Amino acid sequence: MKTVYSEAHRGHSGHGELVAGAIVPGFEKPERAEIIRARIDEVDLGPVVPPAAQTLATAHKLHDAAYLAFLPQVWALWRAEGRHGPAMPFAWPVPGLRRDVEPERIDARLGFHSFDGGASFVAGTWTAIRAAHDVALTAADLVADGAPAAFALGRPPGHHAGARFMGGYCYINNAALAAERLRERGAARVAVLDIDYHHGNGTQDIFYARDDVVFVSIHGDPKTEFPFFLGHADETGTGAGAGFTRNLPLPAGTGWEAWADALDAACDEVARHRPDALVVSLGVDTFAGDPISRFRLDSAHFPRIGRRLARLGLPTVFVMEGGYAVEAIGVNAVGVLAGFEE
Ligand code: SP5
Ligand code: ZN
Repeated sequence: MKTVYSEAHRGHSGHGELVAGAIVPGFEKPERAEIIRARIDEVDLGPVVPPAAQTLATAHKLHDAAYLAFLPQVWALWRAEGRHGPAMPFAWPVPGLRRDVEPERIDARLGFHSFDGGASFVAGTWTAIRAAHDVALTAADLVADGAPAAFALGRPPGHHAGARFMGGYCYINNAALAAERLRERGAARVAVLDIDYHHGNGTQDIFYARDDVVFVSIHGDPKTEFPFFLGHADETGTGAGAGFTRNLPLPAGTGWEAWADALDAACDEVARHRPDALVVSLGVDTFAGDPISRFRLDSAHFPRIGRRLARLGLPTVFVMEGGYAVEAIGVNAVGVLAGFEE
C-alpha cells in the first residue's frame, strides 16, 4: 500500500508535556515517524508519497470554527507575551466555571481549548498539525480513488482531539478527517476502529450523535488509564447516533489472548453495521515495551492484527496515532500493515 508522509512533522519537536507532577520531554517525538518511515523502505511496503494540497473545509465540518482559528495563532500569541519555551495551559474551565465568555489571554485560551497539559506548541507545531491533516485527507482520497488501503503517516496524532479541544498530544483529529472524506467521496457509512492503547475520546466526541460514522474502540480502562474521563462501556452514542459507538475497555496488564478476543468482538461490531469503508486509528502503544502504557502485546502480534483487519474485506485507511517505544515502533506499526497486505 501507499504511505502518505510529509517532512513537516519534524517541526513539532523539543516540546514538553505535563505528567506526574513534572514537565518532561514529549513522548510524542519526531523519531517516531522517521523510524516508521525507514521500516517501510526496509520491508518494501510500497511507495511513500507526499500529501496533496487540501483546504480546511472538511476540518470545519468536524471542529468548532473558533477552535480551528485559534490553532495557527498560538505560537505568535505566546511569543508576544515574551515566552520562548513550549506553550502549554495551566488552568481549565471544568463544570462550575464559565465557558460562555471566550477569554483573551493566551494562557486562558489554551486552557479553554484543551483538556490536559499534553498538547503543547513550539514554533513548528501548527505546520506539523496542518501537514498531518493533509496527509490523512490524501490517504482517504487514495482509498476513495480505488486503492484497497493507504497509510497516513502523520504526526502529531489526532484521536484525542474533539470538536472543540486538543489534548493527549492531539490537535486536529486526523482519523475523523479520513472518515469524513470517505463520506464526502461516496461511502454511505464509515467505521472507525481505534486500536490505540488510549480511548479515542476526540473521535467519539465528534461522531457521538451520528449514525453514518460508527466508532469502535479497544483501550485501557479509563478508570485507571488516560484519558480517564471517557471510554466506558456504557457510552454507546446519543440521538441518531444511539448504538453507533462501542467501547471495549480492558484492564491494564491485558495480554494478547484477551486483547485478540476484544479485536474479534470489535471486528464483529464493525461488520454488523455493514460499512463501505474502514478507518483504523493505528496506535501501537499496546506493545509491552511502551513507556506510558500497560498492555502486553509483543512485536509478533502486530502482523496478526493486520491479518484480522484484512478479513473485514473493507477499503481501509490506516491513520497513525500513538506508540512510544521508538526502537520498536517501526517493526510494530509496519507489522500491522504488512500483515494486512498478506
Ligand atoms: C495519541 C496518544 O497515544 N496519546 C497519549 C497521551 C497520554 N498522555 C498521558 C501520559 C501519561 C504517562 N504516565 C506514565 C508515566 C510513565 N513513566
Ligand atoms: Zn495512545
